[in-house]
Amino acid sequence: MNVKVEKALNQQVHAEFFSFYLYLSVAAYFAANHLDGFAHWMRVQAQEEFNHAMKLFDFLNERGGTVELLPIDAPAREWPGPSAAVEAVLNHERAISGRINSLVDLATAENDHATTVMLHWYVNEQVEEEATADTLFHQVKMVESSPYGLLMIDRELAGRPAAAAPSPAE
Ligand code: OFO
Repeated sequence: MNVKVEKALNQQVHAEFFSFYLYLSVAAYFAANHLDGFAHWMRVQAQEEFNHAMKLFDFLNERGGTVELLPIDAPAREWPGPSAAVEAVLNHERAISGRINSLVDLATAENDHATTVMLHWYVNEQVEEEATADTLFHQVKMVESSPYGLLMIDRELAGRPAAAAPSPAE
């Protein structure tokens, strides 16, 4: 497998595992603040991030690349309030989109068509993830001064279904 692409995909595996850690940390923050619906939603998203990492892990193996797992930094643990915690994941999703776009640029420049096509899944996924985080951030911001509003959102977020189990790269 192309060495530059292999290295960049391993860095993305690392970024996805950091996403997993960040959402888990936000889940812990909400659980500690008795917003269990928010905590549940973030925990389900953490599972999705684990799946994103594993999809790249499987692709690297499938293409004859070497998986190199890198150390994961500790994420933040505290935020000034619910909207700040959601804003942290929104900003993170925006940064991830930038990384995915750079990966597509690299794979295209290296004529690695298989990787380019595989990455289209991530391009689409980021459109959805940014939009979801953006909506949640604005809704939380709207009601933040009202405990009733926050509890309404909390109840809604509690209904998020579990993430599907990781599947090999499609
Ligand atoms: Fe949230 O999409 Fe992966 O990182």
